[in-house]
Amino acid sequence: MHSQVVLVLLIFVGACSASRRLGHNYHGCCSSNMRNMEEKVNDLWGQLLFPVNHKSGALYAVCNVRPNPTFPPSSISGSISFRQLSPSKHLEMMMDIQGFTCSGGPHLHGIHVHTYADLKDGCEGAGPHFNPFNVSHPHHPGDFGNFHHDATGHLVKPLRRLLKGTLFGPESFIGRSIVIHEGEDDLGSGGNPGSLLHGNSGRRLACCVIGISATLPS
Ligand SMILES: *[C@@H]1O[C@H](CO)[C@@H](O)[C@H](O)[C@H]1NC(C)=O
Ligand SMILES: [Cu+2]
Ligand SMILES: [Zn+2]
Repeated sequence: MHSQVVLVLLIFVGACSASRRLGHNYHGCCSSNMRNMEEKVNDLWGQLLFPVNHKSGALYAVCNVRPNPTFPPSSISGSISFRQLSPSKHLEMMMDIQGFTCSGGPHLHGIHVHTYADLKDGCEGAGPHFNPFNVSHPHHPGDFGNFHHDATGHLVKPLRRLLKGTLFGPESFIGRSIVIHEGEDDLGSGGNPGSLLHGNSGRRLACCVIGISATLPS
């Protein structure tokens, strides 16, 4: 299956460069066709680099939230789920997390994708924000922003399209982690170095590993 995909890729690229050499830029490889081809090549490349668990070509992932054992006591639980219908489609995310404590009044919690998923000694093992493009906070692909929970400590967000982030290819979220912070993310406006690294969202309340799932929770 993979060797067939590689062959198709080679034929695409070969036909295109041959046509350009012959000065046939006005057809076959003009910019809109190039864009189309680039999208196809990216899709094929994404599928080569990551196992797709559905005939449809979609990927699903889930992060099952656990309290940070080094920051007790907390009974946070729930899940953050992802769906991406193909490498060129937008990533979608939904959240269902309960067990936030409401002492001190309602406040916002920063939530981000972090680099590592070695959480055996707590959420500190998640390391810094996942930053494959070496940019500053809040422009990391997993900077989801701030979230409120309701008066019962429940945070529910329906499935919605994200502006960035992917489950496919070398910048995939799969195998990374998510950290739910105690405090609010200043979204880069703090005027100090921490603001451009992590948004000063404070201690790590809970975390989880992002792994492939069969589908979205119903
Ligand atoms: C990342 O960016 C910082 C500052 O923007 C720069 O100092 C550093 O060398 C960059 N690292 C890599 C690996 O490109
Ligand atoms: Cu974080
Ligand atoms: Zn960030």
